[in-house]
Amino acid sequence: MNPKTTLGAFALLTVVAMGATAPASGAEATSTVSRHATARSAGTDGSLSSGQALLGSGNSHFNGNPVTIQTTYSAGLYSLKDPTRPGLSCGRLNGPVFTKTTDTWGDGTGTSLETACVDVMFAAQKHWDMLRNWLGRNGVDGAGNSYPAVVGMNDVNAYWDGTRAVFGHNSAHTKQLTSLDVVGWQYGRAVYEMSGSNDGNGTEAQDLSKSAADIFGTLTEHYVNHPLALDEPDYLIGEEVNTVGAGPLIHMYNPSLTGYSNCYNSLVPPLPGGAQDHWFYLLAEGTNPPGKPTSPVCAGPSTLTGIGIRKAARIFYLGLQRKTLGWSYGRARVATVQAAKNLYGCPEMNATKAAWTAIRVPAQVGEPTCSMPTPPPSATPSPTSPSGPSSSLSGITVDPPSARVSPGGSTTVQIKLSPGTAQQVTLSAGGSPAGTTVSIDQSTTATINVSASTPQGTYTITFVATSGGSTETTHFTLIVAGEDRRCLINDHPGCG
Ligand SMILES: [Ca+2]
Ligand SMILES: [Ca+2]
Repeated sequence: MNPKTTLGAFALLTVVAMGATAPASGAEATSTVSRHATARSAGTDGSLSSGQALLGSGNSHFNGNPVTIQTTYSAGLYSLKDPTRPGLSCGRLNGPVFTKTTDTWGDGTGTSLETACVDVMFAAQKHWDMLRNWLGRNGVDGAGNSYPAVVGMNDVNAYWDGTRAVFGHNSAHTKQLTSLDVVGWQYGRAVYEMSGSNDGNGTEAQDLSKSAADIFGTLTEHYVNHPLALDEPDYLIGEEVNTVGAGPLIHMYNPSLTGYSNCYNSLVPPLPGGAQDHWFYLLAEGTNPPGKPTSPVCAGPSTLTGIGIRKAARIFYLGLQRKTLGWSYGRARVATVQAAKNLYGCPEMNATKAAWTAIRVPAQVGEPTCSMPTPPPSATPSPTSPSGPSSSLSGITVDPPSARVSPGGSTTVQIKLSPGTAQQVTLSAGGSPAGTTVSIDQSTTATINVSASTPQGTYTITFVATSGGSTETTHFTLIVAGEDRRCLINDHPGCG
């Protein structure tokens, strides 16, 4: 990472645009967990070896009875540690992993925390298997590791905190928030974080991360494929836990049913979340799938035909591996369209485009087509990686064009110069509100730090590029606002 210069309300930095590249931050996690257990059955005399992998019997609340979960035997005790998915375990919040003298767990009730861990272990193991068998990913971190879970948080909430999944209860105190989609949501948030590079945490990136977690939760449910009598696969999130007594938190086929956005709005999302959920449903199922809910469109043709959830999942996932700083709906469109072309071909690529268009994310510069070979890099220039020298400055943009930041928070945006810009350029930023600073680094990344004293409101920050006698400007919308309402039920505690 290049050193940053922190500047005040009017920031100045001279950069040389030629060859500038985005910083390579947030690369795939490479943490390793050394715990190992041998996967073999008990000896012929029935004896057990320490660290031995076992198949325990669980009495679950959400997944039927009995369920099989992988457990570990060590030093005379069975424990809820997964021997084949390193890092995965389950215990009480601020307590040890559950252990006992028999390998039978839970009582099936919604208030038993041991039962909650049965559901967590079952769901997290299926989520891992889904990642492997459907998406080709090796573990939650992509390097063969998972992470611990804890239950019993005394709050109507569940979240991923960067190192573990934490689960509370519903508002009625009748169930723990440990259904397949809620568990898949938390570990899906981890997969999102450990895919591609750092997203920059802008408004659109935050929105895309939550809907990505919705998608991973839903994929977990579809992978398990329970019958109707249990937690059958659907495109609802939280329908089994009834978090706040109002049914599902989101209907992916029509997010507006619970107040989320069906359509992309590039400047100010009326409410966070929803549009990418809707995109995924339209891609997987279309507008009128037999036996499933209809889904409206926001733009373009009124009828779409789905390509199936597994193809949609692979396209979504491969696109996610191309996540970059300043992750946005436009970038997600380009990445998934390219993924669809690489994985399947023109019909799936066109279906991917149609689903984005249907949620009002229009065609992007540089996205592939099927009428000609994929353009070489020189035909899809990156504004910060110009293809050759030029004597003029013809444009500046910022990506994303807007971001929502809580007081005390920060965000980053990428400043893009027109293709071909090669001469020395001076970048500056002005118009930031009191208490907010903008710094611009050598890779044309602007970091906007909003202090706790900055009043909530919407502000316009102007970025200026000057070179020789030429000056270009562009505007960025900064929304200083409080918490995202989805933080109430399933998000990182730091989000609100
Ligand atoms: Ca369900
Ligand atoms: Ca569900």
